[in-house]
Amino acid sequence: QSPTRKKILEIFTNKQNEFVSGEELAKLLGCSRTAVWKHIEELRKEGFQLEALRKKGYRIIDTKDRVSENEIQLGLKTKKLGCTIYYVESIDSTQKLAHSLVQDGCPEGTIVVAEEQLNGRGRLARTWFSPKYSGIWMSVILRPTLPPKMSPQFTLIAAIAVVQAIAENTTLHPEIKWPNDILINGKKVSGILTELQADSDKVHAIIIGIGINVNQKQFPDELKQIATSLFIESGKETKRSHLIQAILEKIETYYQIYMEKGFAPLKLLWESYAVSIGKDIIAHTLNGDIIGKAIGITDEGVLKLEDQDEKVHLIYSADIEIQS
Ligand code: BTX
Repeated sequence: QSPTRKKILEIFTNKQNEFVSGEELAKLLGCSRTAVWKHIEELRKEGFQLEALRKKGYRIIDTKDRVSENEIQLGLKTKKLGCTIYYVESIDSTQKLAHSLVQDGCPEGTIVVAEEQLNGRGRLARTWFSPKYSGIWMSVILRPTLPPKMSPQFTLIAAIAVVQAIAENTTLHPEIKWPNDILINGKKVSGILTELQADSDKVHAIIIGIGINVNQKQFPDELKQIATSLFIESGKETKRSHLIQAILEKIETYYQIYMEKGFAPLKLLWESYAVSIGKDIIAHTLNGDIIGKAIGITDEGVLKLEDQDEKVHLIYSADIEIQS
């Protein structure tokens, strides 16, 4: 994105619904009126609806619900996250593109967003249903200097950000099911997949994949019982780009806290949104099932499960079934 273009969007954001004259725009941008007009035409082509009135100038009246680079950057208040955006209409998986961008040396804070994924992925090679124009299918690339064993905590940080962003943009109050599901009324509205590129002792990049069902009106039969969307739960459409902005802003804030103070200050916040804590659960792990009460998470974000002999098991990875 050119600096001029970014500046134009900033000017319109600051003016909110007011008109900005061509002359003023030219002055603020330090370019000719013809150049201003060309930028305006390009924004129009991308779907921005710009009203132009003689003597008054231009204003953005509305934007189509797309999650393009411009839509996300218009009004985004982050320092790093989302400064570089790869936006695609259709892709196999945003995670896959993010992995190749990491190998090409992309900067921290780069994000990949798609309108649709044809082969969206969940954990353990499961698929993630990602239909066009209705959800958020996004990968966020971070490059912390950390040992790889800390990476699961990023799932928890992202979950806090998603829950808060949904609560701010809707009337809903989602809950977190450890480790990576966000639920509303017991159904999955969002899933997070954290992957990494690392040596044995050092992370090169953490790629946080976030899927959110936003405006879907229905689900295929195989997902009906377990999945929901913000629209189904609230009866209202939510603007996806605003939700993305809120998520990026919150991840940035919590990421900074995490790098300065570790996970401990975020633990209480995470637990306050967690649905499984204090409940009897079955943890389906790769080494079999463990039954007990979820009593909390450690400062590292590992689930603590107390069995009936009061033995505490540390669960690093599992699917959780809540019994009561
Ligand atoms: P998970 O393994 O915890 O959940 C996957 C399971 O969730 C599936 O097996 C299916 O039962 C159910 N499921 C599939 N699609 C949906 C859906 N849209 N809503 C609710 N439930 C569903 C969760 O994995 C992690 C998902 C991360 C998705 C993001 S999207 C952006 C990024 N790119 C990518 O390919 N994956 C991530």
